[in-house]
Formats: sequence, structure tokens, C-alpha cells
Amino acid sequence: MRIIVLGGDGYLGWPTAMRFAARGHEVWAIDNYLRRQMALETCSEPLFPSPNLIDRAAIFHSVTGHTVRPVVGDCTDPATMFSLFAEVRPNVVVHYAEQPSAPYSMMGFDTARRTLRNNLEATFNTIWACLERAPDCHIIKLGTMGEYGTPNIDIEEGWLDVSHKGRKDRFLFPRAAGSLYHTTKVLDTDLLWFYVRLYRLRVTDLMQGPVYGISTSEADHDRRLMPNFHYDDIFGTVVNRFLVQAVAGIPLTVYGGGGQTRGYLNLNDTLQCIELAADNPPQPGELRIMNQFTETFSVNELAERVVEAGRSRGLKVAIRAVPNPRQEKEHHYYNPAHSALIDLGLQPNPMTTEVLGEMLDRVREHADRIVVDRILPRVSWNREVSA
Ligand code: USQ
Repeated sequence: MRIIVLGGDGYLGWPTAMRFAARGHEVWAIDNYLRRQMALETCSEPLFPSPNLIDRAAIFHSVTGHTVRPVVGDCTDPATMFSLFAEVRPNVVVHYAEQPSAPYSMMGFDTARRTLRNNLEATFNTIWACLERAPDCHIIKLGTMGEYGTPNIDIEEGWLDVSHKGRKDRFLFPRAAGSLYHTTKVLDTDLLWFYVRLYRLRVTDLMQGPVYGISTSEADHDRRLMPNFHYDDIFGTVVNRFLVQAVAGIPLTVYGGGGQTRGYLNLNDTLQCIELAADNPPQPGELRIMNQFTETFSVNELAERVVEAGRSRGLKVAIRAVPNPRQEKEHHYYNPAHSALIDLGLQPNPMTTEVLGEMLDRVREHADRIVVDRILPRVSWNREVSA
């Protein structure tokens, strides 16, 4: 297949580009370094520096013989997208080109606006680049489990059958996001659904939970191919953060009551899911939505697991609840369906003590680079009203 990865320099984008190239597909990876720029602006640089996209692709080629074609460009620029899609005529586009951080989107007007514009425009341009230049292309869009929020009923995979006054119909499952970032993903879904209905696009929208991991079979060829790894409060996801805190000797920062429950998955399972989606495309005119996670945990359970993994590596890890900087339910019902990807063949890699222990070993190699000031939450959901 001819595959374009949008956001190909990111935590998920780069490992995805390598995986598809290693499977023998023709791969283009486009990125404008927005996440690197935002990380610099907010003093949130990752645990270790990563070569830029062009250098990464060259290293990958020299180490494995496989090719990722790097494109430094902005997916919010229609001309860039249209010419790329005209040149490549992709069978599949994997759309990761979004500002991925909930806290970043909640810092204030400028970061909220940047999140809204970047994420919606990248999605809008992807839709139109397909319509105009590659109409049969399968769009694989990364959504988030956070689109659903934490409703007091079971969460289905994207859709809900509703009976109302004796009649029945199927609707998008109600969405109630908890940050502006998550809200942009809700808006993306609606935009895609509109164009699927109107112009018979073929779209897979993946509702993914927080990802953890640092190692993939391609990245393990050479340390310079590792995905960027954030542990700060803005770009770091909770498991990756807790592992760095464990190594740094900082008590794990459980926000509030710690009963917040989410669906988690290993980075390697993200790669499996994307491959399964690409290998099993939906029909034209179908918006297929799948919930992409393998296990659910509360934050308290995650913290206990990291304590246990630390113990297995001789680390004494403490837990300390800190005031929750977010507005979210700290105790709630959570029972999301997630069988569609299993039915396609997903074989989950569970979060075992050994998996976390191996991540601890990797993080320890970079222990001297941990900047403690980036760990406690710096962004609050509660707005100070300015005059
Ligand atoms: N949390 C803590 N302590 C921390 C960091 C986070 O208790 O030090 C809590 C949060 O309050 C939240 C949960 O852990 O309840 C998950 O937080 P997170 O920062 O790992 O995840 P989130 O901000 O929701 O966003 C991440 C990715 C985002 C993706 C989303 C999936 O950054 O791109 O869409 O996970 S989901 O959470 O299912 O919406």
C-alpha cells in the first residue's frame, strides 16, 4: 500500500511510519514539528532528544534498509496537502497531525485557539485532499476515548441504538469531552461523519485511550529511532510520567482521589491496531468507529502497579495525591466496549510488572536528564478571570 502518515514525527507517528515501512509498504511521513515547537515553548522537552524527521528516516534506512520518505510540511496548509496527495495517491492516510495534549489546550486563549485551528484544519484538509486527489483512500483517524467522557452507562463503539417513542435509529454515541483538546476530536468525528454521509468517504475513527511505552521492534534497532518520550505535565501521559517519577525518586502524582478510570494500551498495541485497520478497510460511505485500548485502570491502580514494578527493580516508590488540576470525575462508572479490534485479530500486550520494569530500565539510562520542575502540574482547568 501507499501510505501517508500525518504527524509522522510524533510519539505514535514515527513508530507507525517505521512499522508500515518494515512491512514493505511505501510510506511518506509528514510533520511540521509543531509538537517539538510547543514543547520548547512550554519548557516540556522530552526525556531524551530525538533526531529530526529527515535524520531519523536516514538512520532508519541505514540500519534496516527500509524507507520512510520524510516531508517537512504543515497539514493545515491546503496546498501542501493537495500536492502531497496528488503525488502519492495514497491507499491509506493515517491522521495523527493534531496537537495531542489536553493540558496544553487548557492553558489559555492562545493555546486553545492553536489547538482548535490546528486540529480541525488538519482534519478538514485531509478530507478534502482525499476527495480531490485520492477519493478511494481509507482515512484512519486517531480519535480518543476521551470523546465519550465518563457517562453513567456502558460506552459502545462509536454508535448507540436509540428507541424513542416507539421508533428506533442509530446515532453517534453521545460525546461529552473533558478538555478543549478532547473536544476538537469530537468535532473531527462530526466533520468526518458529515463527509462520509455526503461523499461516501471510507473512514476508520479510532477512539484511543492513553498510550504507554518506549520500545517497538523497529525502534529497538537503534536508540536514535526511539519515539519521543514525554514525562512533563503537559505532553507526558500518566504511565510514562509515573515511571519517570519512580526513577527520579518523586512520589507518584495521583491527581485528586485517583479513581479516574481510563482504557490504556501499550505502544505496540497501537501499532497492531493501526495495521489491522489498514489491512481491513471499511466500505465507501462507512464511518467505522473502534475503541482502541486493551485494559482499564484507575489512576490509583496504575500507581500501585508502578510501585510494584519499582520494587522488582529495587526502587522504593511512594505515592502522593496532589490536588487535581483538572475538572473530571474522580469516582465514576466506566465500562466501555472494545471487541471490534480484538475481532480483527488484536493480541493485547498486557501491562505486566515485567513490561513496566523494562520501561523503568530504559528510563534509568536517561535518569540524569530528568528535570524535576516539569513534573508537578503547571496547568489548571480553573480559569483565573482576567480584567
Ligand atoms: N493523571 C494523574 N496524574 C498525572 C497525570 C495524569 O492522576 O500525573 C490522571 C489524569 O487526571 C487523567 C488520567 O490520569 O484522569 C489520564 O491522564 P493522561 O494525561 O495520561 O491522559 P489525557 O490527558 O486524557 O490524554 C492522553 C493523551 C491524549 C489521548 C488521551 C486518551 O495525551 O492525546 O487522547 O490520553 S483518553 O484519556 O482516553 O482521552
